[in-house]
Amino acid sequence: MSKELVKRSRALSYWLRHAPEQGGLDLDAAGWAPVAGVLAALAREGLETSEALLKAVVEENDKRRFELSDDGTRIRARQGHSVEVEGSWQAATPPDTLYHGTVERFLEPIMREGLTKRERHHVHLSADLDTASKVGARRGEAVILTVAAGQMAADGHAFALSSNGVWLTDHVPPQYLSRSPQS
Ligand code: HQG
Repeated sequence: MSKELVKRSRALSYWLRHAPEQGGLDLDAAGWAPVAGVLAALAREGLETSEALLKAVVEENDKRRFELSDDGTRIRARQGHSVEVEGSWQAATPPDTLYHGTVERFLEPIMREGLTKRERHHVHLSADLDTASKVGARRGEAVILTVAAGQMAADGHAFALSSNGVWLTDHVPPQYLSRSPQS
């Protein structure tokens, strides 16, 4: 492997096996991360990488450490994880109300199409206003949305609780959302 490939391979091993949060990545239960997120993480490290170069990192890797999904949108380490990739979250029944912190500029699309996963594997919700407020404040002045999670669950939407207390679901349709008076 060339030096350029080795550098990228080392960064990928670290994020995909050991510390996804260090690369701003969220691995799913089978260890997959979005390619777009990985390319962004590499760029943040000063390792600008095209999709073609990433493919070379995967294909020319001396130990075939990584694999790309068939559609090329996800990447994972084949083995060697220290993070729990299986079962780091569990199905759970949510409280009646959960919260999502966001910013004003996203409200129009959110109220039209609901909360969507974007680059992540789930929509992230929190059980308390304070956390939602901090999550929203990463992008500007926080706007907090109240999610009728109990009603969603009653209507058949699945929820999971991560080992670090984040509530996860696939999509929150707009009818379950309202702007919290606290924001
Ligand atoms: C918004 C951090 C337009 C959504 C935090 C959010 C959290 C839409 C952004 C965790 C939309 C996605 C997650 C729609 C959602 N149209 N915008 N239809 N639906 N959005 O970062 O919830 O550091 O993927 O409101 O602590 O902000 O990663 O999600 O503003 O727990 O461990 O699109 O990230 O944790 O942003 O944050 P994100 P999030 P970690």
